[in-house]
Amino acid sequence: MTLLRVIILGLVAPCIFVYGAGENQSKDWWKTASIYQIYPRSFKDSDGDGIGDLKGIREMLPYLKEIGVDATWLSPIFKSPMADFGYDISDFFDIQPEYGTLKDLDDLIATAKEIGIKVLLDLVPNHSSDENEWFIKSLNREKGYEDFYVWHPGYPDPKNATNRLPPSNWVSHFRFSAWTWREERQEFYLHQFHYKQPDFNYRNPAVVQQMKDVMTFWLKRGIDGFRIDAVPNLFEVAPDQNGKYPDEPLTGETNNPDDYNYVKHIYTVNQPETIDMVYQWRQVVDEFQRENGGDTRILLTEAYSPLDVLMQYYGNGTVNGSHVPFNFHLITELNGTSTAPDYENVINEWMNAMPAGGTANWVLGNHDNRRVASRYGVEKIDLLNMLLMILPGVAVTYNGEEIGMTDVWISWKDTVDPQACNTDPSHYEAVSRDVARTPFQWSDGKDAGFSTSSHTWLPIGSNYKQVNVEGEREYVRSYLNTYKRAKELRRNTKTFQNGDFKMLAINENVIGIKRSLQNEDTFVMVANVGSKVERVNLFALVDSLGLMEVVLSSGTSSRRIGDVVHPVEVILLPDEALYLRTKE
Ligand SMILES: *[C@@H]1O[C@H](CO)[C@@H](O)[C@H](O)[C@H]1NC(C)=O
Ligand SMILES: *[C@@H]1O[C@H](CO)[C@@H](O)[C@H](O)[C@H]1NC(C)=O
Ligand SMILES: *[C@@H]1O[C@H](CO)[C@@H](O)[C@H](O)[C@H]1NC(C)=O
Ligand SMILES: *[C@@H]1O[C@H](CO)[C@@H](O)[C@H](O)[C@H]1NC(C)=O
Ligand SMILES: *[C@@H]1O[C@H](CO)[C@@H](O)[C@H](O)[C@H]1NC(C)=O
Ligand SMILES: CC(=O)N[C@H]1CO[C@H](CO)[C@@H](O)[C@@H]1O
Ligand SMILES: [Ca+2]
Ligand SMILES: [Ca+2]
Repeated sequence: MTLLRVIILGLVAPCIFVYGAGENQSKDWWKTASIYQIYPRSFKDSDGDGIGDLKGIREMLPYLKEIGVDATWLSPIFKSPMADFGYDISDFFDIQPEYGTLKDLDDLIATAKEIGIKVLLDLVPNHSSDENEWFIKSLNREKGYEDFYVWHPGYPDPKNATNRLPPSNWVSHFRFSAWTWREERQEFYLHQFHYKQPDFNYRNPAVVQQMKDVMTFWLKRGIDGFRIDAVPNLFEVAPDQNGKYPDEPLTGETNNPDDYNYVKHIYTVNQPETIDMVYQWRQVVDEFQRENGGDTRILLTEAYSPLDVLMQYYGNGTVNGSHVPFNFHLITELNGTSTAPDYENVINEWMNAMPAGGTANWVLGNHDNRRVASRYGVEKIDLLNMLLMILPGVAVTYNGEEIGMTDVWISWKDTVDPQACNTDPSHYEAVSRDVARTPFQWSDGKDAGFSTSSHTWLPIGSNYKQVNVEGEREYVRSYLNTYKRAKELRRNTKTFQNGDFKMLAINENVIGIKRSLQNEDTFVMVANVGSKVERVNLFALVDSLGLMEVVLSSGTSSRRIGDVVHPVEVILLPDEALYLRTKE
């Protein structure tokens, strides 16, 4: 602290603390956790086949420790024919051989425990693979499995006697009818995603029980919880008393009945029963903990749903639900052109909507969306990582965002994402998720240090010589070091952990966030999300006239750690972000 700062602070009238008291007891581990999503296929290849694997992840766990991750969730590693890269599971109780074995997972969990990182697995309950034995049994109407999936005979085609028409006009996420005919059973089955991903029939109690057994199986192997995929698609409306499924109304947006946006998904998404299923899954993890002790096992749920539906996932006042109903608003509501008031609205909207006692969470990126650098612009990478780390609650980072990886252009020939392959060379780029799934960039060596193969499953990003872990470790103001420093503050200061939170737009282009806690330093983040130089005062945010010390600055800033600024006038370059420390 500078002498000048001490003197000025001495002149300031004491502040009255209206909140914060009693807030500093340590919280349950997950409530301030930084969770890191690993895409196993692209993280680290240990055996040179060009595909990432569990041994590779285990080898790199020290890196997770280095960047201050508390827990990692692995995208699906279960046995799968890989029609949708592991989101089509053929055996819920085994590991996909190209990723490794159950033993490899056990080893990974053991090493993670030793160094203090929690491991979460991705549960994909909405469907299985059509190669799953449960589906084969259902197809053959084996006893106990007849209604494991959603079957319907459809209707005769008045124009063609050898054809059958599907039960309804529902369209799959991957285009085309959500119903596929099977000769063997002379019926259609429902698939909200790929035709190789038949939907489970959650109206069958045996299915519900089966999925709980899957959860218990993995909890017993020592994992710390689940990320649960595609929750809104669990239930479809029940058929009426004549066994008929209703057509969904047309959107009018397109005339193409094969397009997912052809119909409004009022009967296939966000059915009320899904909320209760999440509450039941919460009971499974809570009960497991009661019986086995140890730290809290948690549920993260994936749903792109309206805010009021998301809030119900937390619980309903009587029953607890998801610990972390993913908040995707930093992905879906904000981008490189958003103004400071947009940030204020989007962030405060979640804070204000949460039920009492709820823990906020913020997802900055994932495997289904373009990278931060591509959504917001490379010049905002530090700004967003700093924002993520100062927000209260759980922070979720997708692997590679901490080093500023960018989308990688993939040719039609190299495209593997089924959502893209179902289109054509002139349309795939708009929907392909391959761009954000390319191999992790560890170094400037062969295959960016990801593999030793001459052919990696997706091409390596062309910027890997500049953007990689090894290089960024050496450069003080790299994305990686900014991320690490922000995470360190988050982990090691009581104010970041437990402090009160205030966010506002200081003007059209500058956002301000304050975290404060009684008897502790106050931290302020100011950031210019616009494209011209801004001159602001911070009085809307801080009461003190004391100088403020820069504790972190984005790579776009000319300020250094230890510099001081005066709250009366702060000049910010475009995309500049600062963490400032002060006493109030
Ligand atoms: C809060 O932290 C302060 C200083 O670390 C400590 O003296 C005080 O007892 C704590 N209060 C509570 C409620 O934990
Ligand atoms: C009638 O339907 C069958 C089965 O879907 C199809 O193979 C055949 O081509 C159709 N015939 C005509 C004339 O469309
Ligand atoms: C909360 O959810 C449970 C389980 O779904 C349900 O039985 C109960 O009626 C709900 N309570 C309220 C207040 O909605
Ligand atoms: C819900 O969770 C809170 C915090 O973990 C706990 O105190 C409470 O007892 C839980 N409620 C139920 C109904 O399990
Ligand atoms: C970017 O976000 C703003 C709101 O934050 C929105 O108005 C605008 O349409 C978005 N632009 C794109 C290209 O999504
Ligand atoms: C919301 C969503 O689409 N979630 C997942 C559900 O399953 C499909 C198909 O397996 C995945 O691709 C999605 O990520
Ligand atoms: Ca491999
Ligand atoms: Ca379903």
